[in-house]
Amino acid sequence: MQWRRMMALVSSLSLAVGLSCAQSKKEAQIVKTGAAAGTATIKGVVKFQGTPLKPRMISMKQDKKCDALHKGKPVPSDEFVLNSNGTLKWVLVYVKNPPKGNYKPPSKPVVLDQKGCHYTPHVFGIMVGQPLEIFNSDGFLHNVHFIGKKNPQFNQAHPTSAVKIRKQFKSPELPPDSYFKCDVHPWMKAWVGIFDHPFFTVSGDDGSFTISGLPAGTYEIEAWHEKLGKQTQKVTVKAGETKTITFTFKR
Ligand SMILES: [Cu+2]
Repeated sequence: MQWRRMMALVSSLSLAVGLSCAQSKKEAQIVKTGAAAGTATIKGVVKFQGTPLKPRMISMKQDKKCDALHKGKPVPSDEFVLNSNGTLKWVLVYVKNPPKGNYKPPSKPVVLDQKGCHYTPHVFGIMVGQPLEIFNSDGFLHNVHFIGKKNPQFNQAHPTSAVKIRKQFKSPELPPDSYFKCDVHPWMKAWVGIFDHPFFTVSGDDGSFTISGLPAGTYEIEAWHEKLGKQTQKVTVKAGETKTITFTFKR
């Protein structure tokens, strides 16, 4: 009996060692390639129900150059964009409990442009260590002012399109803590989600989102909208599986 119990203990120990080896091999692979290791996908749409927010109209009279770009007409803010199919644009969607791994950031930069006295894109995600290139397509004075709680602020005049500002972030953090403003044009704002993993995206003109490359597991998917707050859903996916979910923001 004693002997049998000991054998059982030994075999369960070796199983545990074997498993942890497999686990660290998998993680080592992630470090090496920088790519997500999994084959599961979570996709869906962000719907809106209720009374849409009235678009806030921005007058750019304060800066003649901006105003001229819009022929003197007020411009709708990006803070609530309802797509023609009843879905929401500019919703940051991400995995709240990402699979453990030391994910290498892509070398391809994320581009943030200042165009028509707007930041574009209005909401974006970036990985820690991934290059951010800030353009000034307008070619006249803007001021790139990043505010964060976990990453240091930066505040840089950007007077010409000839110069690209290059930045990187060191710590993950989420809006509303992390954003860009322009001290020359108080209406300019862009929200940034900074992640230490690649499982994030932003809903576009059709309100859809796709997060792929996930290993099998149960994930909390969070959707954040600057005016409507955030929602979380739990989703379980198997290897190779695609699951479709719907977020519905109401007001
Ligand atoms: Cu500006």
